[in-house]
Amino acid sequence: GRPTLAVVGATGAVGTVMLGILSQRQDVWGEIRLVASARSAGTRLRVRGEEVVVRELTAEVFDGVDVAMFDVPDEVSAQWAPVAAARGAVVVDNSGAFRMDADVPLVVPEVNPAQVRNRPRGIISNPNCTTLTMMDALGALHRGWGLTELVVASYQAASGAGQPGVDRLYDELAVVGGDRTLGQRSGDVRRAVEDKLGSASSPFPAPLALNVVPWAGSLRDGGWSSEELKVRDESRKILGIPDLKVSATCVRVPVVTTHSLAVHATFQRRITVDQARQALMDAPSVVLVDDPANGDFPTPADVVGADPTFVGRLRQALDFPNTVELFVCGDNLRKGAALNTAQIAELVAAELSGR
Ligand code: 11C
Repeated sequence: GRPTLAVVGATGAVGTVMLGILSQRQDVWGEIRLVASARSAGTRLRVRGEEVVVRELTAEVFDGVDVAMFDVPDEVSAQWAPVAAARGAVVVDNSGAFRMDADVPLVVPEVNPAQVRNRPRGIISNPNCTTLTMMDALGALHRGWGLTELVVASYQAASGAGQPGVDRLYDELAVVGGDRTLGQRSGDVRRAVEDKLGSASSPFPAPLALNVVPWAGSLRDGGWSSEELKVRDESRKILGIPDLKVSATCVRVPVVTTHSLAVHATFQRRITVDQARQALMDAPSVVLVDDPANGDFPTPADVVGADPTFVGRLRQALDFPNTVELFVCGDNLRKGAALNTAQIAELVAAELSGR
């Protein structure tokens, strides 16, 4: 029969998008079991047009499950993914708990699909959404020209911080909306937002409305954020370039969903803009939107809800002969999270059904 799927974290921001994706893609699953914390157990959710009651996360919930997707915080995955694997499920985990483990593959189906089978612990990791946003485009260019250096600035959406991030952005926008006095004096936006909403409850370290915040994740050595180090470590692992030179600055912007990246990519061999454009047009998951004379380039507000990676602003770097510049947008909840997880799970399903 068809494989049984468990979706752990079904009620979160990524889980919600996942249920939509599972309802839209060609259906390869038998039973779909929805799982969440005790707090959300009993909730009824719709998937594939049917109502399903959410079950509590326990060891027994994985009995008979072939593939288990996890969209939960790192510590929940760290505890429960091995439990699901021990019960026989192949785990596709979207947390940071296992990504850099040598015996856990980190997979982008357009880039390194064969790695799916290389899973001695029964766990496959899904990359961080910021890294993922540029991987299929960079993979296409790396195949032709050999990537050596990556300098990246991100423009990350609030939903990267989950539903609390989305709620906070809307709450802040409601506070500042229409007040034409704000944003003109140092600290006035911060005061307006904190007076109404407080600061303790925010997932962001500064107001996001009318602002940009150069921070995502937690503090690491040397002043780096965990998000910036993930971009470096995960890009190297996915592309299979252990000595890739990477420098990233991760920034949160007042966008609900869809991460953007300004990418400065350097290659072993000389690459022209025409060659890069052709390679990106040939990549099935990439859409080129690049006609600045007509105001055509990707923006997150236009890209949200779409599956492909959108690339524009393709330029030859004037002072760097083997370098191209590009601007990339991708829906961080779809390709950046749920869609890539679903694609990995479908590769496993095909393998389990002997196709
Ligand atoms: C963000 N990318 O936008 C982060 C969230 O490693 O999966 C995802 C963190 C991760 O805040």
